[in-house]
Amino acid sequence: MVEKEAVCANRECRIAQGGKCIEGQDDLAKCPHYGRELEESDDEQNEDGQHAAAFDSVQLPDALPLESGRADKVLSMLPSRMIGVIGVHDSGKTSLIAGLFDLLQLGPVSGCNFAGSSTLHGLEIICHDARVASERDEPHSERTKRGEVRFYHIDFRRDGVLQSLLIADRSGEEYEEVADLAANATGMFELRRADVITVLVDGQRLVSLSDRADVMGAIPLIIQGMVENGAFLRKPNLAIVLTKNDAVQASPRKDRVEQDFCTLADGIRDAFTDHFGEFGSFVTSASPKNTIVLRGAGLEEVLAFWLKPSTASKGLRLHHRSGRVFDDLALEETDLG
Ligand SMILES: Nc1nc2c(ncn2[C@@H]2O[C@H](COP(=O)(O)OP(=O)(O)OP(=O)(O)O)[C@@H](O)[C@H]2O)c(=O)[nH]1
Ligand SMILES: [Mg+2]
Repeated sequence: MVEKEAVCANRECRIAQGGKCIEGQDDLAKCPHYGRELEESDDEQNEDGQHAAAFDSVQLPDALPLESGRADKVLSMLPSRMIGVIGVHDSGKTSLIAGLFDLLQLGPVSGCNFAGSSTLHGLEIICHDARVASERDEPHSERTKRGEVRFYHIDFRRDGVLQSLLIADRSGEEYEEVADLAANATGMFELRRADVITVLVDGQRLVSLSDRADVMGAIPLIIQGMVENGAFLRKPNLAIVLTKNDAVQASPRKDRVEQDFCTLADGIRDAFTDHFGEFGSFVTSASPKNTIVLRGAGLEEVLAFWLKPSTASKGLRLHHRSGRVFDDLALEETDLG
């Protein structure tokens, strides 16, 4: 007689290997599992053939910085302001965004309370990098990778009214390339859609005798390339921001550097006055490496300028044409007097 193979529905039971019933039954007929095939009901096999517990789950968004399509959705949900932050590599673009988010965690900034963000995880990551950088002798924060622009999103409540801010962050190297070839600005949607363009001037490099001339020369060339490319047809407001003021204040050349910044800001305002709405210049220290200046100094004023309503022309939204959400924004030149 051929002996029948012992089967048991209990995965843990070793009776088939000649062991005992795991339920401790001497009379196997009384065991509820013995004689039944293994069931897959509670567990499911994943792609690797391993057993994974099945459970009802809710898919949470990753809360990382947004690509342009998702940024466009945020813009359509609440009254919103889009901010383009322009500067060469290491000028402090990402640190400025991180510094503002850090400041908001301490309380209202410029009358604005933090009211939410769909990019919270991304903001936390850059804040962590900036805090670590602040505590080092040698400043270092993660460089923004080349590639498409990413947007950080912050909702504010001011006087009971909700408003969204979308701040664009891109690798500084890409902005530098506009100085060589205006066409490099073609794909920079954040410039075309921006309500405020924020140009950063690296205070630390302005202090350095070897870098000063390069800083003074490069920024107007980048703006010129963008203007030639038709990037500012909506006449956004323009903020010119000195970053790393802690390095400037610590320098014996401090007075000269402050004068250089004023000369640069005035020069940009005069040269490009037809292409922008309102001008403002600001002095900031988003992530200081000394105690001469407070962390986040000057950012409150920058935020107030960012949120100030523009008086200049805005684009008309036309029918969707190319599949790129930002391409859909047709631009209308108006005589603003
Ligand atoms: N001393 C000083 N250093 C700062 C300040 N803000 C930023 N930095 C440092 O400047 C360096 C560059 O800052 P980032 O914010 O990464 O510059 P970025 O413009 O985003 O650079 P890319 O992503 O490469 O284009 C980092 O090492 C920062 O720690 C500041 O207020 N003071
Ligand atoms: Mg960066």
